Amino acid sequence: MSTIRETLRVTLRTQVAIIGAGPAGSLLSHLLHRSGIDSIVVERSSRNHVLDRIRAGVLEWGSVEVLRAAGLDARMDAEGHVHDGAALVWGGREAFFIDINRHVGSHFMSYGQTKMQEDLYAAADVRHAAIVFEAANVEVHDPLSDRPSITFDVGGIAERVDADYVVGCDGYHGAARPAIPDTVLRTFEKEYPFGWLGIMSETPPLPDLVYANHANGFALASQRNPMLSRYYVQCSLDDDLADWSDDRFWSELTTRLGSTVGGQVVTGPSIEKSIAPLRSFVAEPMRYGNLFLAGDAAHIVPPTGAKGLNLAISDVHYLSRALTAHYDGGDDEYLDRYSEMALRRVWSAVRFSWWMTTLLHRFPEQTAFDQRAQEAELDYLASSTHAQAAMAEQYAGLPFES
Ligand code: RFL
Ligand code: PHB
Repeated sequence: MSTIRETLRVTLRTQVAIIGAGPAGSLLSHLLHRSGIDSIVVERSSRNHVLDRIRAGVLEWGSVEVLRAAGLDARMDAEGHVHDGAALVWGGREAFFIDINRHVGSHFMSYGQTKMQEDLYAAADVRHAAIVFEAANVEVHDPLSDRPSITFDVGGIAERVDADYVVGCDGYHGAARPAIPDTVLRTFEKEYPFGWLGIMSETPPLPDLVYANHANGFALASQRNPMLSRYYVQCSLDDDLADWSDDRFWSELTTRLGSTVGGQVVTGPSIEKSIAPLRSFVAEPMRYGNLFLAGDAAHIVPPTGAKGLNLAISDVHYLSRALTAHYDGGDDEYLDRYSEMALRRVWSAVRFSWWMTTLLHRFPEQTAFDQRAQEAELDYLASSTHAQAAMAEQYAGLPFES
């Protein structure tokens, strides 16, 4: 049976087979194309489904520069909003601004992942990129050989892609990471006992991003454009969306942001509402033979530090540079160092995201002592330029290794 099925397979050949057409996979194929390297991207969902997912909103400056160098700057620079820093509120005080520009001479940009994904698909259309959507049953074969391949079914047809390399950009639940044997893969995981309830509303956002620590729980004011706001409140993992009317959301958000900041929030009907769990996860190594992992396929961070999308971009920056060096002149040093180099950056972002999450959220077993200890750390942050600089440096994102 399997022999007949094999003979019926349509077999394609490429240099790099990429699983997943989210930000990591579609940016990798874009960067490889610019280096003259051929790839085929295989995506489980439909194009519209990928474009409809509302996710990240903050780009580190290093990410902005990667996208600019890749020619993906036109709409991002026209519509993205550049920030010099972000604010924190706690304990009924006025908001405190962490001035990233002053401390580390850097900025970040509010630009929705949805828009970045649209830009990537528009660029893929222009170059007639090979992206196969709605591919089912993706499997990785022979990752240790010099002819790894992937198989999948699309529109009832069984297909196979033979490649020099396979890259898993297929997120936390993808097919690539399970192709690495348990004897090789080490995973590190932390689950947080709460989630984020996020809403989008067609109202003018606050000028700055504001992160709040409040006895009722964390809250965040963010934005997408001058008439689109993104807000989050910490919620219980058992909460149902039906429990959260818009009125309850706005009341909880404005309470947690405190009277001054909360009083500036313009409310309106929500146009999207969803609950996301928070998790830290790292898989090591990020390479197994000729199979590489990039983005959420290898690591997850809680969104508090705004690092997930930025790590996907930095992994892909390192990996595209490594593959370019390989195909240009047979230099494999970057390929050989990819996993350790990417993981250094990953662990630094994992630690920072865990720290911000721990500092700003209310944990179920939290006592009055713990609340005061959080507030004391926030007071220290407000009084120490060294502490602010350390936070600013990590929020802005560490430089890429050369
Ligand atoms: P993605 O975006 O999950 O894309 C993976 C793609 O692979 C496909 N796929 C498969 N394809 C073929 N076969 C299979 N077996 C497959 N399994 C999966 C999927 O359909 C999908 O299209 O991973 P990628 O590309 O690594 O990108 C990662 C980012 O999407 C993610 O880290 C960020 O969205 C995280 N994140 C944030 N990151 C930031 O840097 N800044 C932020 O402000 C920020 N805010 C957030 C966030 C994530 C959030 N949620 C919902 C988890 C806010 C939230 C609420
Ligand atoms: C967002 O705008 O969605 C956002 C911003 C900052 C974060 C997380 C999410 O830390």
